[in-house]
Amino acid sequence: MAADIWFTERQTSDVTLGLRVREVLWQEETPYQHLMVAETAAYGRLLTLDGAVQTTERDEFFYHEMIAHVPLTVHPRPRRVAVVGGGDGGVIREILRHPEVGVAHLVEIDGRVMEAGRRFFPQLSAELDNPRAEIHLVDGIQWMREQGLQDAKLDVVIVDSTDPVGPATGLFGEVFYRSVHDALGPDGVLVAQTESPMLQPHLIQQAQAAMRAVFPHVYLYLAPVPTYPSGWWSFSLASKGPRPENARAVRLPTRYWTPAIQQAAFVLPPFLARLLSQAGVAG
Ligand code: AG3
Repeated sequence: MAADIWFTERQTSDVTLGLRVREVLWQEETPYQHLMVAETAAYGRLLTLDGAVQTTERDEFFYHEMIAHVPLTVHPRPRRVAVVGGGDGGVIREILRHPEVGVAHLVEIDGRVMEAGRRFFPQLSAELDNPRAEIHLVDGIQWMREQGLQDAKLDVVIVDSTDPVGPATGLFGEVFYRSVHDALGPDGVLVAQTESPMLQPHLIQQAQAAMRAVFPHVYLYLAPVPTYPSGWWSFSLASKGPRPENARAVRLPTRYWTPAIQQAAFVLPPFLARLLSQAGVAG
């Protein structure tokens, strides 16, 4: 009888997610975090960092399509894009489906995440060698600060970070959002993953308030991500001008995202709208 091995993410002190593992394919202690790749029975290959699910082969498309296509269609003409985090390559793959994008920077602090992507997740990392992708294995906070001093401004910044613990904490704060603001051109749009509305509502309030201190327009949108805590995820979008209601209805070969799903994703249930107004941020 095959041994019954389970991966368990302790999502909060009171909630776990369990996935049956057929085989652990790779584990290492990188300079920044513990990285594991496993073959799971239900979701195909799984990538975890410090015990937290980052992506699985079977449900990655919900997250990668929704974090990429929303800001890229809200911006009127995105040519220069940057991803902070996202070493697996999933966001870069989606960005490069937009023909008007000339360069997509990938700014990943941990080169080992990219190596794991290339080796174990060919469908995610497929575009990392695309000549329009520029890879920078450096600290995103510092990289973004330097971008603010450059003349060539970015159009869209996407923060595909881990949870706000350890090195990623700074990616959820006002100081970082200010350097994103300074690195963006006049129509600039920022999107960051902001965790689960069910399990981390305070984190959403904090991130939204920090964005609001820097950007004139801030929105929240939602999507399912089955293997993330509570299965329901939030993204915060901050803009210097462009508004989600005027997003371009482009056609893309996607599996979850469509222009109609995008419009619906900004419609907030009353309890979340209330949560945002309590934090002094409009819903
Ligand atoms: N980045 C967001 C992962 C957050 C998941 N949190 C958790 N499981 N506790 C994903 C990177 C994919 N490119």
